[in-house]
Amino acid sequence: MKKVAILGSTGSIGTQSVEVCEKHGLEITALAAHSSIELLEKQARKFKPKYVGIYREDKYKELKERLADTEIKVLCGMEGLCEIAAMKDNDIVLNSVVGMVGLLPTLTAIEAGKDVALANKETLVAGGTLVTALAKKKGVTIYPVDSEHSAIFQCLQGNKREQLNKIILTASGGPFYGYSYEQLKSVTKADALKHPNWDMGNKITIDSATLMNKGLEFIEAKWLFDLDPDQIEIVVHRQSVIHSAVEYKDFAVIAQLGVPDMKIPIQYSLLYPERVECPTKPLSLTDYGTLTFDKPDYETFKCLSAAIEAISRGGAYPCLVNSANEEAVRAFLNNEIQFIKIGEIVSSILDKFPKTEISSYEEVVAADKLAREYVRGLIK
Ligand code: MN3
Repeated sequence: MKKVAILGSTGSIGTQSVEVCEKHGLEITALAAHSSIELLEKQARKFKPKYVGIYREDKYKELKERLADTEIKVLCGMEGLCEIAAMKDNDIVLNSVVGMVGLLPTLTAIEAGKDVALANKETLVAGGTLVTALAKKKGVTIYPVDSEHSAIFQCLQGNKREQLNKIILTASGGPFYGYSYEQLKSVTKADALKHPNWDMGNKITIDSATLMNKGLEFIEAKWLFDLDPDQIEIVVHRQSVIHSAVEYKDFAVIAQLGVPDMKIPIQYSLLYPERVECPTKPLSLTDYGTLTFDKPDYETFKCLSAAIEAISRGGAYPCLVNSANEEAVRAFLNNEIQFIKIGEIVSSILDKFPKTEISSYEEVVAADKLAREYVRGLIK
């Protein structure tokens, strides 16, 4: 049985990953969270990992005190996350940290020769070149946890990669599907935090409402499956039953279907290539009756077109749009800007900076800083 370290264990993907490990008897060697010490303590007492990590350094002392009666070693900050990612006790690191923060732990895990179950899409968006090159060099596998990428990964099994034409990345369309630009101007935070099919954390729920999530997934797919941008077609599929599909040279299209429950892709990433019972519902196609497909509205949902433009231009642009989005979403959740502003801000950064290349982690950090300062300047 594989030994698993879970980064971001108190979030939506993290808690479901813990559940999957428990169900299948996978040993959890380490757990790390951003700031939710109460839940982290609970998880630590239940699963008794060797290490727990807390990203927010101001929470370290309290967590250490709470776990003082245990053998568990408490680590903190980015350093703590990276120490956990590289621990020799792990076979695989499940990274479900939110945002760019996940990049260094991913790189550290790969450098240490660990396989990575990747739920942190920003890792590949901001540092795709670095992550894929290092994974190749170290001979490690990145198992996608994102439902669409897991679907594509599953559709690629048993077929020849070079016989692939393209992938079809499905999108739910989010809560504002069919809205005009005018209508988007008056949506509220509560509206944006309601997703029709998936129950997720706040950042990704807003990203789903702006369609930035699909833009990030477009970039993620490019890196995971070594595709050109024109080999990726986005199709709006409201029911989230077909999680994505691939088309081969003979125009045969293979899709992966299932109920919208992240435990299926999480389990596949941790137990690959095994398929065993999952703690979810089976899919009943007749309950759905109709599946629909539509083209996305690239003009209204500016984040989506900006992300595609960014990866088509290459260099630091994907990192810039990602960091601009992280800052804009943070500002929106803090009631500092309106929903419609997120798309305007993210697309405006494309024309703000000339193209630079990314060849080191430091260059990613520099681009990230540039983007965040730019967005903060706009909001003030
Ligand atoms: Mn997804």
